[in-house]
Amino acid sequence: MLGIFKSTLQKTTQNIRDLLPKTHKKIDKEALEEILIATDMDYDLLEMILSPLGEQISRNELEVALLRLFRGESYYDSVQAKVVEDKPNVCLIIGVNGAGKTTTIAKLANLYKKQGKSVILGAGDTFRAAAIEQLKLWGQRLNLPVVASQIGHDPSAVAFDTITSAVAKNIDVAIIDTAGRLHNQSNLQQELQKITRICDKAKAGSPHQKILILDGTQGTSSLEQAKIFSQTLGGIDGVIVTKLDGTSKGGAIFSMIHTLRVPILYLGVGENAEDLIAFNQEEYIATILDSIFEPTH
Ligand SMILES: Nc1nc2c(ncn2[C@@H]2O[C@H](COP(=O)(O)OP(=O)(O)OP(=O)(O)O)[C@@H](O)[C@H]2O)c(=O)[nH]1
Ligand SMILES: [Mg+2]
Repeated sequence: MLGIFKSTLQKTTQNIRDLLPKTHKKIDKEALEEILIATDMDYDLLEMILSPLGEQISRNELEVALLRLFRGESYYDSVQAKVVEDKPNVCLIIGVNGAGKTTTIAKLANLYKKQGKSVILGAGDTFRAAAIEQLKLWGQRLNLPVVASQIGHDPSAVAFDTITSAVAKNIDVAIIDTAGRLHNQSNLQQELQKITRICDKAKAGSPHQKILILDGTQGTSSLEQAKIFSQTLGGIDGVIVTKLDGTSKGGAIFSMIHTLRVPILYLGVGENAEDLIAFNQEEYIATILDSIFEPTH
């Protein structure tokens, strides 16, 4: 399992090794600051984590401080994934264009399928014809039903039809795509709000999971848009970070957790339906620490 995290974060750990060619028992606070900033960890967060620590920092001290960020001990609230018992479980996938929404939908659908669950997809990005075609193609490849309408049609209607179809056919999971860009920001916000209202009409309490897709190659710069999406939707339930395989900005995940206080559910690690791994905070932290510190055993 650690193997997958190691290969996913390879560019990030290589970046650390370029700055710090050999591993240490303890490391100077300043040097540590420099290498963590190079992984795109946010400066204010870094200050908060490092300020209670001494000038020489050990692996154990840093590990405890980073784990605390995820687990919510003392100065942080706990961040835990929501458990959904409803059927269908309705997932609304949101994020800016190009973040990897449609590809991640295919990956999630594939994962649910492997768990023996039935899945239906909704082509709620009616802004671009190619987006509808892309989702239909994934539906064909994965042998899954796709609810779609014409370009320019109301995406809320697609969401409604996807959910009612899932209810009628007793399907376990409905995953709905959305547009990442409209004519302007306020249009997009209004549209997303309308989609969530209509989901609730189709099935009370849905969408159960509003999942934000963030492009890992953008690092912390994706956080501003993330905050806007979160405000628009009255909160999000989870984040999936894509394209981490291609970036040295792996430290941005700490900043995402810190700023958004929502769980990182999965990491996208490639362009195929299988390229999705469950996020594991211990393994993630251990992989980063292994590139800084001497092994403890
Ligand atoms: N390397 C890598 N590429 C990815 C990953 N996820 C998505 N991509 C690629 O990123 C590009 C954009 O992905 P899409 O899924 O189309 O993104 P989108 O958010 O649906 O984009 P719009 O529909 O334009 O809003 C595609 O070329 C994907 O193959 C990932 O985890 N790793
Ligand atoms: Mg798309």
